[in-house]
Amino acid sequence: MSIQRRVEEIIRGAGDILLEKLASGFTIEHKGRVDLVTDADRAAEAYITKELQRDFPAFSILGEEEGLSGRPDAEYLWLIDPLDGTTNFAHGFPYFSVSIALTHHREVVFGAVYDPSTKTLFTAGKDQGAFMNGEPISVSEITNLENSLLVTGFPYDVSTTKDDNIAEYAKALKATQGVLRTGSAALDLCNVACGRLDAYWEKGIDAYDIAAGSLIVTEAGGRLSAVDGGPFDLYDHQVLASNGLIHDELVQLIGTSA
Ligand code: LIP
Repeated sequence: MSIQRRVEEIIRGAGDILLEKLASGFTIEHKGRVDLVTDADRAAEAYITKELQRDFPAFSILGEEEGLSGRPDAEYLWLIDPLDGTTNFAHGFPYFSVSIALTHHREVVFGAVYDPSTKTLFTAGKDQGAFMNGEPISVSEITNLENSLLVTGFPYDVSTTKDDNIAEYAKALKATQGVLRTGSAALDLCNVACGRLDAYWEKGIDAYDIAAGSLIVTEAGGRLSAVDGGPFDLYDHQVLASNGLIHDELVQLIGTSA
């Protein structure tokens, strides 16, 4: 069985665990004032890790809740967010996802994001295109901010950090048709990739949140950078993803902290 087919089986299985927990009940712990983790996160990650370790024992794994298992310098590394949108999930709001990415020497070569609530699976392989439920997807053709719909997110330390993204959000809100905040970075990137949204940006984000979605965006014809327009770095805790057509205009608007 191919890596893609096996990951698709595993990510759907993790989604089933989340839905079962949502229906039957779950526990919530606080990693910070508003940084939550549930036993659903942990159960989904334990399942994904067990399945990946059995089928791909030479690959290392970096998961949001359990951290690194395997060699840190492994040629292949899985990046797992078992429940992206934990705050939504904790409140019973059905907008969350499972994200699994495979990197080869730190480059994302395969990504999958699954929305269990709608049973929607986004996938991409390096130089193989991006897909939603097996159908090819591509970014939107919106050419200016005035006609765009954007999405962003805020860091868990938003109540204390000076870099809280609120000034950028306000600027974008006044320059576009709207700026959403959904709570799932992985799905935000997938919605840019399939053309429902025209750009997404966020600071204070982790590699496991955006790894799969970043490849899905580029394979769908989109563009990635740092928020200031500099090179995208998966481990730099920030991303600006767009349809490419409005990228430079958005960097001009929000890319400088002034
Ligand atoms: C979340 C991201 C979201 C961000 C939240 C949090 P988690 O990931 O998907 O975009 O705004 O602060 O980082 O914690 O639910 O996996």
